This record gives sequence, C-alpha cells and structure tokens, in this order.
Amino acid sequence: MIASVFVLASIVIVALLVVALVVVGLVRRRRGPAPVAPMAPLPDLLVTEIAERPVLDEEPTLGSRLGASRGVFDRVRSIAGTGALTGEQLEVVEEVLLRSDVGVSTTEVVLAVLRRDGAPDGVAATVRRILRESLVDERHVAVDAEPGRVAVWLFVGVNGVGKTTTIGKLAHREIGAGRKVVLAAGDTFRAAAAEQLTTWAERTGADVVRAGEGADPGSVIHDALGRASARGADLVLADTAGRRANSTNLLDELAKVRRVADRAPGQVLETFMVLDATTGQNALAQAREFLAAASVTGIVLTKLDGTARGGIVVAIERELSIPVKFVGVGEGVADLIPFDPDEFVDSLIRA
Ligand SMILES: Nc1nc2c(ncn2[C@@H]2O[C@H](COP(=O)(O)OP(=O)(O)OP(=O)(O)O)[C@@H](O)[C@H]2O)c(=O)[nH]1
Ligand SMILES: [Mg+2]
Repeated sequence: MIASVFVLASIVIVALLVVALVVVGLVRRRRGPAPVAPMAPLPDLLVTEIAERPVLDEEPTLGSRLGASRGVFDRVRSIAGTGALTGEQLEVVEEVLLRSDVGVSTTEVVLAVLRRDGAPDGVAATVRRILRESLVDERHVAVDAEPGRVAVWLFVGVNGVGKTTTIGKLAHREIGAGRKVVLAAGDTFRAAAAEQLTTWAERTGADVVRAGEGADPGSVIHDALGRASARGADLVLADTAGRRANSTNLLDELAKVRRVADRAPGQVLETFMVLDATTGQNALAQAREFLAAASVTGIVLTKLDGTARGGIVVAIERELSIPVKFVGVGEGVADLIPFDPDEFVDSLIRA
C-alpha cells in the first residue's frame, strides 16, 4: 500500500516537473532569442561602400538600385556648413568624386567652383548641381520609322557587357507598350547566343529570327527585316557579336551590318552602345573605339546595381557627348530603366 502511494507520488512529481519545464520553454520562446551583444561599428571606408540590398519583387527605381554608388557620397553628405571649405574637406570631395568615377575633368570643375564660391547651399547641393549640369538634357528614344519601313535598334558592344539581356528587357518593355517586336540573332559567333535570344523571345512574346553558328550576321538581319515587314511588326531589335573568330575586323563588320539594317524596309533609328558600369573608366575607353564606326546614338549602361562607380554616367556623357538612354539595374526582365538625370543625381547625392 505504502509502496504504491510512493510510486504514485513519484509519478505526480515527475509529471509536474515535465509540465514546469515545458512552460518555462514556451515563455522563453515567446521572449525571443537571448540578446546578442552589439557588433563593433565597421570602419568608415566599408560603411560607405555597402550596397543597400535591392528589393527584387518591386518595380525597380534608380533610387532603390543605386545603393552602392550612393554610399560613396555619404562622406560628402556629412560635410556640414555652407561657407568656405577647409583643405581637408576639399580633399574628401575630391576623393569621393574620383572613387565614384565621375572622372578627373568633372572633379576638377567641382573643386574649382567650391574653392571659388564656397558652398552657399551646402556642399552636397553644390556637387549635385554641377553633376546635373554635366549631364545632357536631350535623350529622346526614336521608335517611329517612316511609313512603309520597319524601325531597327542595333546593339553593339564588347562581349559580356549585357547586349542580349538588354534586348530581352527592351522587348518586354516595347511589347508592353503595344508594339510588335522581332529579335534578330545577329551574334552568330556562337550557337549559344541565338539560344539565349530565343529564350528571351519566348519569355517576352517576341518573334525571333536566327541562323546557324558562323552564318553571316548581315543575312540574319536581312531575314529579320523580311519577317518583320511580312508580319507588320513595328520594331526589330538586332543583337551583334562582341568578338570575331578570325582576323576580320569587328568594327568593319558592324558597319556592314548597319548598312544592311538601314536598307529598306529597314530603318536604323537607334544604335545602342552597351557598356558595363562595373568596368568604370574602361567602359569609356571601349566606347571611344566603337563610336566612329558604329554611329552610336545612345548608351545603355548595364549593371549599375552592382557597382559603386555609378558616377561613370557623368564621365560618359561629359567625355563622349552621347546620352545614356537606359540603365540596367539587375538581371530580371523589368530591370531596365529609362535614364532620368534628375532622379539619378538625387539618388546619388540628395540627403
Ligand atoms: N546585375 C546585372 N547583371 C546584368 C545586367 N545586364 C546584364 N547582366 C548580366 O551580365 C551577363 C552578360 O549578359 P549578356 O546579355 O549575355 O551579355 P552580352 O553582351 O550579350 O555578351 P556576349 O553575347 O558574350 O557578347 C549575364 O549574366 C547577365 O544576366 C544588369 O543590368 N545588372
Ligand atoms: Mg550576347
């Protein structure tokens, strides 16, 4: 009898202990994890160059994708006051501008103005104003061909800069605007290029004309124009190769492709030079090579989401006098934005 009372009591005690443990566990979980000691602050240089993570499921805006480039300007934003600048402050401005890749000449202009006038509206406002003045105002994108002809946009640039991806994004955009679009796989250097373009055509609802590896790019463009006019399409987006297999000059070939594309029924309205922003000043050197041969009408600057060197836009427009018409801010189909100079300088510098 006593033994069974003892066993019963033990079972009750064990049960109570288990219940108590469960309750304590639940309360702990509600309170969240134990607090973690705060991390030591990062050194200045790192803080300024950390990109804000883009919000990928929203329509991109320049502001939301320019985090790394904006970070570079933190040190300019933090210069308080509105009078003359100290030598040290001028050095900070110079360093920031060069780091953001706006280029030496624009940097010198900014420093000269700050030395001469001080910063009556604040340093950031002065820098913003001068960068904005370095950007062109006219950046119209031509899309309406003469009656009976088909508009052609040609895409040129060295390999890997983002030509094919940009064509896919623009097809999406123009089809969304109600246009009928044909893609011409003029990069016949490797078979995968036509495959990649075909995938974009399927994704966006564009038509695509392609030929085998090594085919003549001119004849692909010619066929695409035939298809476009037979089907009443509004726009042909023509891809080109960024390199050549043999000694044939790439620029000569581009000139030839352009001649074919501009022959009726085709009419070349835009020749976009695609540049990769992450290559900074190298992009500028590349552009100079292409300019003469390809009659470039606009620049598409890709990968602005992945660089702290967004200031390269300023260098490009100032040095080349060719407008940046679109910027790539990610790998998705919607990640292409018509370039707006006011929004751009605000995204970089405004407090
Ligand atoms: N983050 C980011 N990546 C991009 C952007 N544009 C293109 N890319 C990526 O860059 C890489 C090269 O893009 P492609 O479109 O194949 O470049 P391409 O100029 O056609 O290259 P070739 O055909 O080899 O001459 C791909 O991985 C793209 O997803 C952009 O705006 N942002
Ligand atoms: Mg390509």
